[in-house]
Amino acid sequence: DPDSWRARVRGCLLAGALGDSLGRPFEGEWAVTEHAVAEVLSGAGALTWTDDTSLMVALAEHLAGLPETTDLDDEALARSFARAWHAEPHRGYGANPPRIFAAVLTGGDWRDLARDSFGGAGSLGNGGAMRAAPVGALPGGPEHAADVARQTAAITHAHPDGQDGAALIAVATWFCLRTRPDDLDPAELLSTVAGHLRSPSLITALDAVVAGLAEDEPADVARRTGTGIAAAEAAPAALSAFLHHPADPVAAITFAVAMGGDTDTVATMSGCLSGALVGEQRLPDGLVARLEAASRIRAVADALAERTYRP
Ligand code: R7I
Ligand code: MG
Ligand code: MG
Ligand code: MG
Repeated sequence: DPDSWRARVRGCLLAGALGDSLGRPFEGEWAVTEHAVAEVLSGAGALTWTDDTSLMVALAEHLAGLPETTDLDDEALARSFARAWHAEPHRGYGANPPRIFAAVLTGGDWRDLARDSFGGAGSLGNGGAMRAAPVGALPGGPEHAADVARQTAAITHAHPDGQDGAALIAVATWFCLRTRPDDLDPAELLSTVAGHLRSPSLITALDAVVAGLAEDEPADVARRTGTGIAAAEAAPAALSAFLHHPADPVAAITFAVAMGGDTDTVATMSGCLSGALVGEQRLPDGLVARLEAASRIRAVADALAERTYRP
């Protein structure tokens, strides 16, 4: 029903932002303990997010504002991303996207810039994946979610890995939004995701996710998947952390951060998946009360939920 759909879309965006904020203090650290994350959790300070949430919210807003007949306007989305960056350039962006966003604001063509990045390889960073979860709310099947996600990533990430990381997160979110927590079958989720990937490194990385399911310690899971800035590491890492605590967003986020590496980004994506599965009501009120701009995120989620609900 519309209420539970809205609760799940809210859960997805709010838990993503919580993951970003809780991972932010540890980004780039390789030996993070669950104890260190617990200290941030039990603190009282404001939970401040980064570029991951800025662009995820911009994407959600974009999707929510489109007419029923279209699921993406990439020129308009490029301008929305660029404006979000320009308004708050100090959110911790990766090296390359600001170059593209600055050009977009002066009439440049993001296609040329994205394609020519990194010596013509295009970025394989996780910046497309980190913002992709809202695509999972779109009506239609997982193939459609994967295609739209690749297009949303392409604005900054021309490399197939950068785009497929976004497809992985969008398809996994699509699945979680439509699955009852008690019915979650990790093998079914993994095969649904695998069926919509194209890039060999992302497909191979799903084997590491499966191997990581047998490990208990975040550091051991991290050794399987990697947790670096490459989409082929961070997106599978997020899926792993989520699968260790699917129905408990705070535990999934804590596990993701304790994996080390690109902690804000991996935890954003783990949070999105778990929040999509269980909904906003499973997020501790005290934590959401500390989250920067929680009411704005909730309002964007509501608009996206209204635009995407199908009885
Ligand atoms: O992917 P992107 O938006 O960065 C996202 C990260 C997240 O951790 C956010 O939290 C934020 O901190 O930034 O930005 P890009 O600049 O496209 O990619 C990130 C980095 O990946 C680049 O700065 C490079 O160091 C690396 N990278 C590559 N290195 C070599 N060859 C990306 N593509 C390549 C490549 O083709
Ligand atoms: Mg960030
Ligand atoms: Mg950073
Ligand atoms: Mg990051």
